[in-house]
Amino acid sequence: VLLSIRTTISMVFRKLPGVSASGMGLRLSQKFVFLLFLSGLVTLCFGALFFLPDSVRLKRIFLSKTESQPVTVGSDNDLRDHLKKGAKDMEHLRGITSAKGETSTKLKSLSRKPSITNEAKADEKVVGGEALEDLTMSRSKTESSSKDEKVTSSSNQRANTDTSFDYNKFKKCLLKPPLGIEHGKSSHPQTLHRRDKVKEMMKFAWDNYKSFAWGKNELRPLTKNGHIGNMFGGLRGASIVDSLDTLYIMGLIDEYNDAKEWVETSLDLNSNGEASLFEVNIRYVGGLLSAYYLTGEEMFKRKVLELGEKLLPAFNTPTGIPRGVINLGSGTSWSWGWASAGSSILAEFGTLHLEFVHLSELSNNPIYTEKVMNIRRLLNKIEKPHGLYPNFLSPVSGNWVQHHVSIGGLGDSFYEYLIKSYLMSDKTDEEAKNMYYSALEAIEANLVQKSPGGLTYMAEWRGGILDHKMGHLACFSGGMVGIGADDGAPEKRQHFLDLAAEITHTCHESYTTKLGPEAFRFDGGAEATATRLSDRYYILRPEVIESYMYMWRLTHDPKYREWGWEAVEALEQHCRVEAGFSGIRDVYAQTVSHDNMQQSFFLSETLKYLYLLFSDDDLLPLEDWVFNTEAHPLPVIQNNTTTLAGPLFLGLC
Ligand code: DMJ
Repeated sequence: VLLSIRTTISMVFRKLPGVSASGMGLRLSQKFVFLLFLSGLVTLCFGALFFLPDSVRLKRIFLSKTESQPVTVGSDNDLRDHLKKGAKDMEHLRGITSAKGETSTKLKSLSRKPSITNEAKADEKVVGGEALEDLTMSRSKTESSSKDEKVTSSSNQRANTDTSFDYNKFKKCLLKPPLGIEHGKSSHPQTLHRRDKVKEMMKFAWDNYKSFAWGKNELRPLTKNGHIGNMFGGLRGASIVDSLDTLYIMGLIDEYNDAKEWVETSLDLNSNGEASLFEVNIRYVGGLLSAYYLTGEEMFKRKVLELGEKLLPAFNTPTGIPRGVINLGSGTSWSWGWASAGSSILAEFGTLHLEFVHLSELSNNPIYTEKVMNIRRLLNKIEKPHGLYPNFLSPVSGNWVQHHVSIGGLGDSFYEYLIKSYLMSDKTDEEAKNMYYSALEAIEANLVQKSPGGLTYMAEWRGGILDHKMGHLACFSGGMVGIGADDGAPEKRQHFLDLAAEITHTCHESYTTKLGPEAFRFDGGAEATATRLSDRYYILRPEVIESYMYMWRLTHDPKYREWGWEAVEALEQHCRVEAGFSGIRDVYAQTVSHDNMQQSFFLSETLKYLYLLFSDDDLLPLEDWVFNTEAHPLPVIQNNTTTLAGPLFLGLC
């Protein structure tokens, strides 16, 4: 390069009067000018290296490896330095957020009260769960390629090579048989009849999926074809993987065997598409893990470990907070185009813990646990406004990007995974426990409201301003507060049980037509009703029924079974069509309009929770099992023998 520069300059000088053709013939002053130019050029070239994307090979040659490695939050000092540095980035990021980011056509605008702060205004668009599912994965400015980057933990040396996990020993560690004495069959005829009905619904949903959409991600029950979407990259068969455990616990064994065979022969993990890390984790990783733990089929374990390894490059960010989207083939990851300033979403990076701990269990490789513990530590140490966790965090600076807090979409399952991490650790993960109860205290102090009509709800928080709405997604929180009631301060047990019951009651109130809207409000005279047309859809979501199931297990109050049965009847009446179940566009409309989509979570969650609601408590007993956010049961790690260095279930229970 230098030679050619020199030749070019010689040619330039050659054209100047009085300058010889050879560079050697340059006068001293000309040589000086030449050297000055050259050194400027070299400086410019090296400087430019710093602005190249991480993926450019040249950069990796010149820069030391550690510069692009994730920061593992180790000591307080590390974190403080890191955060101080992040504060500068933050100013820059705030600038970006004030401009309108890329958004999907399906994103919904939020009309705002004029008093909302500038910071909150930056949050021009939010997504509900359903919008997330169809978002175009437009890239933000923060894309990074991890294709050739090695996963940097030393523990990676042992990645997925040790298959010493002993399934039989694990089974002996369980306190009770997973399927109970008689598969949870109730001796009460009406309950049994209701459970049989739910099983029939599952078979109907499954059979139609099999007939019209086999191997695709979801069934379109009106048009009788399959839907692939863009959430899972090139992965296919989301409904199959999501259904494995439901089919198994319902005793639909032929159907389970078909599903298993498809996973074995046709689930291709060598896809090159762009996937949501969160969705792949909760549905595919969660589904395969549960299938393995319930059945002991080694094939599920092999598949899930193969898939888990493909998710690791998403963590190669300066903070170790993963980005939301990953190309499973190349390992390149980036943030959602709609997320402000290239931020990562709390409910996404905060909903990996349960599955990743189990990936470490099965692989005997601590790297997965290390990744999620790093997220945990950063979140634990970062300053939180009023103790609340905002929904957007920069994976570069490790700082919050906006102050929008929600127990519904964008935040929800982060809180769920805190308490469930504690429960899954056999109640030994004190850090998770403390973070959960502190978060709940902040939620109670800032978000929990009572409506004029006496309904308890969890409002959303936008930089100090309350938005008096609750999403359907937030209705999982009745169950969450309920399962955590036993482990907080003893004097608060009844308080938590009451809060759980009140929230579940409010969510039931939102089901005025026996199915509830996507979001309901408590302002302008509204009492748990959707005031906007755009909030009136129901896409077969599980959260309200999920809370009924937990509240039934916790209290055995028969009203929860009655409420569940109301939902069954409404699903049959409004959502069942000729070839499956479909979401509906307006829960208040007299004439039903279907959305032509049988979501995979209907099979995984809604029908499973209904089935459990009408089963005895010994079917998947809560002493042994924790449900991931997609309702895939994962075993409690008894006596928590886990360390970052070793496995658990090797006969140590
Ligand atoms: C599911 O995929 C999971 O429950 C997730 O946590 C959010 N919501 C959908 C179903 O509504």
